[in-house]
Amino acid sequence: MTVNYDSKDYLKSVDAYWRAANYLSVGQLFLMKNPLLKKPLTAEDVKPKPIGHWGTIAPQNFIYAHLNRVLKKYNLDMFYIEGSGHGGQVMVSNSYLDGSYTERYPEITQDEKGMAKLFKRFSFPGGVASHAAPETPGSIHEGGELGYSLSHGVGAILDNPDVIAAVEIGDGEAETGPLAASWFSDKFINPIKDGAVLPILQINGFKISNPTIVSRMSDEELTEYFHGMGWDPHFVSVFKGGRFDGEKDPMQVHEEMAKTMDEVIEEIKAIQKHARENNDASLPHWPLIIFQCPKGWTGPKKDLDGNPIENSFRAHQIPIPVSQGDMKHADMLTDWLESYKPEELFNEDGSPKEIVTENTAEGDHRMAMNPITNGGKDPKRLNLPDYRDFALKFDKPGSMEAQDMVEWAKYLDKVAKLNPTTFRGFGPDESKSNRLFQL
Ligand SMILES: Cc1ncc(C[n+]2csc(CCOP(=O)(O)OP(=O)(O)O)c2C)c(N)n1
Repeated sequence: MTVNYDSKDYLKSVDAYWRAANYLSVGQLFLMKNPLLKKPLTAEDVKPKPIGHWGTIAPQNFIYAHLNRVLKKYNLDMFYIEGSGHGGQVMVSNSYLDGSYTERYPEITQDEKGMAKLFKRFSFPGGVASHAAPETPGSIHEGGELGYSLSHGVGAILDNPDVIAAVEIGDGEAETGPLAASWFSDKFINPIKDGAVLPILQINGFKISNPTIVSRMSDEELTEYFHGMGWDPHFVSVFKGGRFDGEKDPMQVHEEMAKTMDEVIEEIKAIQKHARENNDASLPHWPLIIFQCPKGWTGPKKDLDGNPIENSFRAHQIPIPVSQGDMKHADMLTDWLESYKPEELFNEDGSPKEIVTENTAEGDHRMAMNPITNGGKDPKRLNLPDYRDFALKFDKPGSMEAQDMVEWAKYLDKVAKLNPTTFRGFGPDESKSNRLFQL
């Protein structure tokens, strides 16, 4: 059966998938039992001390849902990197929905029992990390120390001409030195023999509690800034009027994101086609998505004192205090979880409904199972010369003059010759001034 990925019906499946990922992500923060809320929440159902992040989650799940759509529509070889903050539930929830999490961890079944275990183990003693930890399917980037998402994405696509790294970057993360500098990594991408990165800058306005610099820049300033660094920015906004003012209906944002995702993928393909057919390695302007959204999108709007949570710094970590010892906000948590309409997303036994799984891929095509994220595509050992052949031969100390770097360079020169396509050197400094060249 051919699927029309451009139809409104398909976007309903993208929306259902997104709501399911959000439901699972909130469940992982708070719950240990009763994952489908079949009975009213009691203190026994919730964690003694929920620890984790919320502010970044729903926008990232939205991005992931739309990447799944274009992955299927254009049959892409793509994987995901989550840069911003510490939203570990993103990788867990999305790999759980496409079945890869259960393949890796068979005890975490796609049913009510498995869902309860999935919720309990998140950020819990003896459980899994609150970051995109190495054991999470699809993860090559942990994200706890902000700043390296784009460099990791670029590193992974070098010499992999068919691969796209979709890299989500936080506006807080964008203020770190490493990330700010890594916008220039596009200068190292050869459109003929390397793959592509698709950066998606999530501007939710805040780092932990301070406003971010890029959220203070106008769209025109952002366009000029990124264009100067070799990118072609495409904007998608959740906001109706001015920036950070009034939210659009999510179905409208789905339409806008789907259209933008199509445009950027077609742009990447056109850049590569031109470069490869004309043997033209000149530097293009690669597409970049700028996604403007409220921090804590889809979460609780206000706390019990009327202070805003969504679209404020209060959304960053645990936005409402619900724990075994404090159930005052339990109704707010129930309303929040029920706002995703879990009955439309999960069957009675807890397995995801077809409307949700329609937006997942199969086998190694799934972003979480892309071999590049799980040990590499066709990994090969480096062919290394015997270091003993490079040893300096002398009888007594001081009888010979030599420099360590110069000698090591001879070894590296041999390694490069033996591994012309699988060995690359990267350095923050110049290689020649550090004596890394063959004399
Ligand atoms: C290098 C580094 N500096 C500071 C922090 C502390 N920190 C954790 S989350 C965060 C804010 C991240 O903001 P952003 O990237 O925009 O993520 P989001 O708002 O989506 O959570 C900061 C500063 C960190 N993890 N790493």
